[in-house]
Amino acid sequence: MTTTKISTDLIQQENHRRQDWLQQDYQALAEKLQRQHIDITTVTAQAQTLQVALPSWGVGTGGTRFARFPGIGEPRNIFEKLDDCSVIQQLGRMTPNISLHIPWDKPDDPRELKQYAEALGLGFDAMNSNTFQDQANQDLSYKYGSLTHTRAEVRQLAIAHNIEVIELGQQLGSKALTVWIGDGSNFPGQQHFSLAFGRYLESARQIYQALPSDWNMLLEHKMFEPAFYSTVIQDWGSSYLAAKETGERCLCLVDLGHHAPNVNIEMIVSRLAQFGKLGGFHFNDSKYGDDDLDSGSINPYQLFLVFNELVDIQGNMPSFSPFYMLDQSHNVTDPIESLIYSAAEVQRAYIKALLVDRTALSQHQDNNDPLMAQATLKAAYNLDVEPILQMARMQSGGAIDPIACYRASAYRQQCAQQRPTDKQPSGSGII
Ligand code: RM4
Ligand code: MN
Ligand code: MN
Repeated sequence: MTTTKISTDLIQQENHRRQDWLQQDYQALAEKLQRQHIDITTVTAQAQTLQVALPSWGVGTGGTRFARFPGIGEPRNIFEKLDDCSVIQQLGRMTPNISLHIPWDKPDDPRELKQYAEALGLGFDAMNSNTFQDQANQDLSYKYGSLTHTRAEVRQLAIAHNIEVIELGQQLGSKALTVWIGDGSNFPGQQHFSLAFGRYLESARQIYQALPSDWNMLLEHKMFEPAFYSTVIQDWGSSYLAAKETGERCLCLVDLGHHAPNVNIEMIVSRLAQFGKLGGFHFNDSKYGDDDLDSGSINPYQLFLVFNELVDIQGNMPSFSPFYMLDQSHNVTDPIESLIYSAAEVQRAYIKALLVDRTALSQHQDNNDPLMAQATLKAAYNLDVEPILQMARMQSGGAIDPIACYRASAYRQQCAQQRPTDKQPSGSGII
């Protein structure tokens, strides 16, 4: 029996109020799609298979380097974070797995954590290592790099940390390690580019040697920050080279926020997949840099175009199943609401991509008809697929309107009582 934080009666009541309208909307959309020979129940079933992992750190309020403004009833430890994640899953039904950041959410007893998660119906997705900041009581510093540091003993410390994260993940049932490092330089001349990259390759190889045979190692590139002049794994090209050098099960992870503005991310997706190196995604949205805004809040069309590629790839390679995670910082919203909403935005992009008429698209491409090619994509993108999302959620036991249901549950207000807020002004920083 799964422990539930939101009353199932409440979800039923809330759904009951909305069910008739949903049936009408769903029926109308079904008829519309039927004209294109698309069966809505098939699409709904496909939508139900999409899962995206929750970042353990995402359920706390985030901040910037200037300040963090905590919300009420914030989770104070990994167990409370899992409680919040279970609410997101219970209402949204797309997020049964959690991605842990170590040591931010390092459990004292992994077995206890696993059991706690299982009781809530949750499991664990990719593990994230952290060598972009020094840990408490750490003798050596990552100030000048971790896996690429000039000194071997610092690199060894970072390698050992990654191996420890793998071992922890094994106990939790995870199947992947995501490695993102902040290594790079702030001044021209500060770092020898090829030597630093060479050191990265050597360190990555050592971590890979400790990788269980059914695991993937995911390399995440990011253009800048915290290094502002050069970053060792700054782009998909460097990531691809590193993954290829490291080993077959070492793949590239694309974080949507980690590119220069206007970069054609969907084409990066296609390139990496074509050469068998696309392993995962961190979803978020951005206006300026790595803003970590909510998925689909700024550029939902880009999210759709990314899924358009993913559906195309999946069509040619049914076994293709990358690791999906939301990687967002919720600075001004209730993180639970943002994560429910964002997961649905990812699902919406996926559903729309499923509705693209691929036969017509490929004909327009062959006939060099750019207008009709883009119109074919737009025809799917412009459809209102909300009834499919709602039906998928309801049929999976979730809420037709998960935000309204969450608010009606007063979960956050209960948390505010059970988790008193620290009245100290909080420091800045990511969470
Ligand atoms: C980085 C990167 C990593 C995330 C950290 C917190 O920019 O996106 O995936 O773990 O932020
Ligand atoms: Mn990320
Ligand atoms: Mn990021």
